[in-house]
Amino acid sequence: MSDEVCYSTVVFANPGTAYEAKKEEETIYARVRSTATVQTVHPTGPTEKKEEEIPYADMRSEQTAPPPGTQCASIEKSRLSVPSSCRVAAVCLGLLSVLLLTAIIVLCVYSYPRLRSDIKNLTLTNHMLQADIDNLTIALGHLSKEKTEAEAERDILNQTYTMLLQYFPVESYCPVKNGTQERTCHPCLPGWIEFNSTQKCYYFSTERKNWIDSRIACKRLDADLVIIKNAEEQAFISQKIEQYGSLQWEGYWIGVTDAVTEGTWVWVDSTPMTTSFWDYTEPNDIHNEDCATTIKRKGPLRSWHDISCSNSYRWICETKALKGSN
Ligand SMILES: [Ca+2]
Ligand SMILES: [Ca+2]
Repeated sequence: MSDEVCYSTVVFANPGTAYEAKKEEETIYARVRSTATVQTVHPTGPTEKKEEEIPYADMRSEQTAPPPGTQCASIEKSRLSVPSSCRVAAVCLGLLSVLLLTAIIVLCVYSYPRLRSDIKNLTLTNHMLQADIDNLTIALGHLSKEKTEAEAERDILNQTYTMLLQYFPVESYCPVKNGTQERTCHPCLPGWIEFNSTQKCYYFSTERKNWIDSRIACKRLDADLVIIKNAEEQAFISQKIEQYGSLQWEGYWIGVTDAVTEGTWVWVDSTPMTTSFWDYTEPNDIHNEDCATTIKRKGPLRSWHDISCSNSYRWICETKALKGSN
């Protein structure tokens, strides 16, 4: 036989430890369903086993609250047991803090002299650099002054060079090399012949002019009729001239005359003639011969003739060579 039983409240008394045996808990369940086997003993029959389904709308387990003293001990025990890990962590944290502080102190003690030395060295280096800056500033001032002076000198030289170009035939003496900007200067103009011993340049004409016009032609070339100072120069000239014309006395005008005072021969630079190379019968002043030529025929030491200045002959110009000072 089966019965259906409904409970509104179920109270459990929990056995356990000595402490827990005294403790009663009240538990509330929303719903408890239990299937129990009920044995029914019949006096006359065998025992019947029946399964009964017992629905519970609500179950409540009630526990008896521990005594006040017991509860405080439990709370204290709980306090002592749970924070132990925290205490270990706190101790570790404290030790780490001490180690860190010790490391900082050691580091400061160890590094301070070195930092102080570095600061001292940096300060010294700074002073040296400042001194270098001061010296460089002074040097810059000097260089600026020298630059200004050099620029002024350059301007003067440019002005001088411009003026020289107006009077000096740079293109003739110093022509530009083909295909370059480089100039090569020569001691004599083209068509002139240099003689190193005298450091002069000589021009031997192929035209004929009287003595005065011949001299004018030389002056137009910034030169004058030749002045022969010694036998070496006379030998050089005699080597360069040639026999031309049909008359044996046709020679080249030289820069000497006695037109001012007969018999007193003076060079075109107004210096008196001290060395001469007259032919054997010269000067003879036939028909008022006041000018002189040098001829090829009788050799260098007997080559001068006095001739009328109005005759037309070739002439010889001379000028200083660019190199040398004498
Ligand atoms: Ca004369
Ligand atoms: Ca003569």
